[in-house]
Amino acid sequence: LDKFKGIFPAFYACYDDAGEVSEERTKDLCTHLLEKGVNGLYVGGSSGECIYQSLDERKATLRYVAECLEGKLTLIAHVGAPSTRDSVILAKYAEELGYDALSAIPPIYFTLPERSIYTYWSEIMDAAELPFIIYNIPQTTGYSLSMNLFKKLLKNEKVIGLKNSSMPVMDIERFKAAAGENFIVFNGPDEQFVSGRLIGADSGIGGTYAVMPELLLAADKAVTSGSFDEARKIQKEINDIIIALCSLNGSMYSAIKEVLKLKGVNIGSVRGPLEPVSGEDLHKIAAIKILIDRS
Ligand code: NAY
Repeated sequence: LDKFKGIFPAFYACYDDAGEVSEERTKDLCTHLLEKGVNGLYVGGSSGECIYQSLDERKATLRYVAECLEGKLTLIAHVGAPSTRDSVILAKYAEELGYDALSAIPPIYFTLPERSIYTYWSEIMDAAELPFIIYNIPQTTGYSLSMNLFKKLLKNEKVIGLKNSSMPVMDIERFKAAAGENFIVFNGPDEQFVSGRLIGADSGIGGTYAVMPELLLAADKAVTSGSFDEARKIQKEINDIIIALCSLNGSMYSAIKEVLKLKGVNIGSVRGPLEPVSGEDLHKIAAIKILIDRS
């Protein structure tokens, strides 16, 4: 399980200037993150704008990332999609491409009983011989993973981890305690990375990591080495940056992409209904980049 330890940026959707998925820009972002020394990538999740992309676009992104990085970084494919059918297609494809693990949110849109959620995740697991990481993100899916369903899922030996994005940090401690040591819990909320690690998360997956990987890597190291004052100081810097990224008139991902452009990594903008940063607020991007560079 060691290959699932550390800092895993949630990979962004990379578009050309016309808003189409771009092979070149996807590979540029891969190379950039490889050079930064991250431990792996979480591809095709919320940060990958998965719900705004077609099946073919999602497959293309999975392929470009694997072609660029297979063997160099641990790759987790998020394959959650509105239908089980599409999720299974993505799961099989990720396995063909050599991904290290699969992950999926619970079913979205309809409020389904836990029985259906269990069946959905189980059918994805049955589709491939890959380890599986449950994704609990109640803020966006409306479903909060229950301890009952979690324990039932743990009986499947493919379940090796959980990406937990619910806000109570205590949930991480409870899930880790229920699963035992031989299981990876990923911290979800970047704003609570240090507290999540201290209470039991082994690793982190996050939507803001790729714009400031140095800070997350440093925070992780500080926790591991027991330098808690240092860890707390870095978390404050991370949170100042997240708040700045969320304070503009466009979506957080658009702000992140504008900062990345200033860093020399152009991955285009966001797809509607996510809004691009515009007008006066575009001028604030340079200040956010300075905040990141200074930290
Ligand atoms: C993914 O699925 O791509 C992610 O990892 C996104 C996780 C993010 N959570 C939400 C609710 O969007 O990383 C967080 C989030 O971007 C961060 O905490 C900033 O708020």
